[in-house]
Amino acid sequence: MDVIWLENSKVIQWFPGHMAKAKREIIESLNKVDIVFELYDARIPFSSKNPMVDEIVKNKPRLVLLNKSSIADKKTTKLWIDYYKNKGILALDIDSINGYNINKIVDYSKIALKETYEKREKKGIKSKQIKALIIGIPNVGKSTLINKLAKRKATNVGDKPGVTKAQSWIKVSDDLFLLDTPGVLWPKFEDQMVGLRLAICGSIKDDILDKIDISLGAIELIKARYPEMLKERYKLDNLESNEEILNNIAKNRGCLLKGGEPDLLRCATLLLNDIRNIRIGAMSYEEPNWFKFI
Ligand SMILES: Nc1nc2c(ncn2[C@@H]2O[C@H](COP(=O)(O)OP(=O)(O)OP(=O)(O)O)[C@@H](O)[C@H]2O)c(=O)[nH]1
Ligand SMILES: [Mg+2]
Repeated sequence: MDVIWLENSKVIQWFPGHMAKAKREIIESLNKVDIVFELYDARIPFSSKNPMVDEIVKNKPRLVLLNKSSIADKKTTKLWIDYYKNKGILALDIDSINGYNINKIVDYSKIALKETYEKREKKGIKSKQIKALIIGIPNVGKSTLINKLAKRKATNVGDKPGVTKAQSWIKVSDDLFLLDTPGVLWPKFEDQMVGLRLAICGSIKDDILDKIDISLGAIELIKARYPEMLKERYKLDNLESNEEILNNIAKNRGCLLKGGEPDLLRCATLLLNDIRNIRIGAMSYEEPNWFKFI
């Protein structure tokens, strides 16, 4: 697929000092936990995997959780789950709002912790306590998952990236303790399509984004994967260039300046809000067979 968006787009990057600090603190906390829950956005499992994670987590037992599965494309999520299975990676698709598969997390953790338990038993320790650290990009739903597991508002959540500012331990039960951490990105997106997908899914602070640019990229992705949903939502007869589509959405939605010209910034804001609030529909933006290795 030719990616027109890349030719004209601005470089996306967001790795402020507090994220570098959060990364250091995660490394320091690793020896206090038994397992790491790696939380990915089910719509973008490749782009939401921090490339530094393997180097950070090393040999700790891990469980991959594809969160927000209710707003991803079910068929695509299944492809991802099969992909992880084939790779021998323990992975579960979950939704921290509606609770889908949340009750399987402890059982999956126990599978990941089999060796740890065996070692403990040899030392005569019977405890099956689980201490888990939750790691993931900003806004992926780490704190929401903790609250769902704990069945109470144990930690702050919000619909923007950067809500959790510091680590905190949350006791879910006598057997399960979770360490919430601030979302962490990485210093440079090698592929700007990764930056685009992260921006669309709300993991990059909006203030640093060019919304028109991002919405043109979003149109390109949706046009390729879900053309009928795009036409249906904005009453478009044809899908032409990204710019023409944005202009037509502006006209059909009444995003116009005083002179009748399309108000592209207002339209881009509307489009991004629609995508993030799932008004176009449940969509996924990447498939495992696009990537050589993960
Ligand atoms: N639909 C859906 N929305 C979710 C899910 N999990 C989280 N959200 C929403 O995603 C947004 C971010 O959730 P948080 O739990 O604050 O995300 P976080 O990973 O803790 O973010 P930071 O603290 O900024 O790193 C909120 O608006 C949540 O309601 C999910 O499984 N499904
Ligand atoms: Mg949080």
